[in-house]
Amino acid sequence: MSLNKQIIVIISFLLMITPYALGHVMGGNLQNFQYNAELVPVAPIVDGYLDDPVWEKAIPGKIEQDLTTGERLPESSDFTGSFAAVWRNGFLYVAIKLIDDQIETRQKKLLRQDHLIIYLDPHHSGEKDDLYRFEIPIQNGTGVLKSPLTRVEWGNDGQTCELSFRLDNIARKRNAVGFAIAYNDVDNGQLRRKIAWAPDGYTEEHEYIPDLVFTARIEPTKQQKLIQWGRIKSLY
Ligand SMILES: [Ca+2]
Ligand SMILES: [Ca+2]
Ligand SMILES: [Ca+2]
Repeated sequence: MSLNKQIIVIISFLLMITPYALGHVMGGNLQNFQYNAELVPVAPIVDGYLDDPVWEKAIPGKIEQDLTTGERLPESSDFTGSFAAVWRNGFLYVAIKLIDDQIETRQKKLLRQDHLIIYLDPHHSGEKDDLYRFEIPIQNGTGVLKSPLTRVEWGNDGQTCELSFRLDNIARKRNAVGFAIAYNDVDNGQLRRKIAWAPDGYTEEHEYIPDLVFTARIEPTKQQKLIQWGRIKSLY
């Protein structure tokens, strides 16, 4: 084999194994796992109740991945949960539905309470960062919020929740951020399960987080733009 042929063979071999190697590093099945948050014409009211029209159309992401075993949890009375997200005017809105057989909210320590853990990765580094880790106890008053989280409201006795994140120009069409959401289920005074929205095989050992992509299927028409502009003008 000539030197040229050898080089071609080596390059072909490298090209063959590279996608596999990359996929392996990225965790493989994470590549097609993402949430598309859709631009909405009217922002939801962040009051803890999911009766806003935008939530009827938003596609739910299931919170069903057991972060300890790395397996999918079957639906059960122990825990069922889902979330949805939309965006508007630099804000990301998240709605969460939870059904837990035993809600524990009265303990002082967060680890002994049912709580949500949310990670945001606004600059799309691809990894979890404690700077953007949000621990949210179920049904509790939220106190001081860590930026960019601006609001958390609960409704229906802790079964529904709405949140808003102020992301300014990060929330724009086709941009992606990292987003992770998990529920730490405490039953009978003990942390029973950590369940997340994540691909099959994902555990809490993994540092990478899935993408949330800002999508906009419908471009605003000229008329809508005029109306929006009219609304802005009418504020002054
Ligand atoms: Ca609402
Ligand atoms: Ca439970
Ligand atoms: Ca519980």
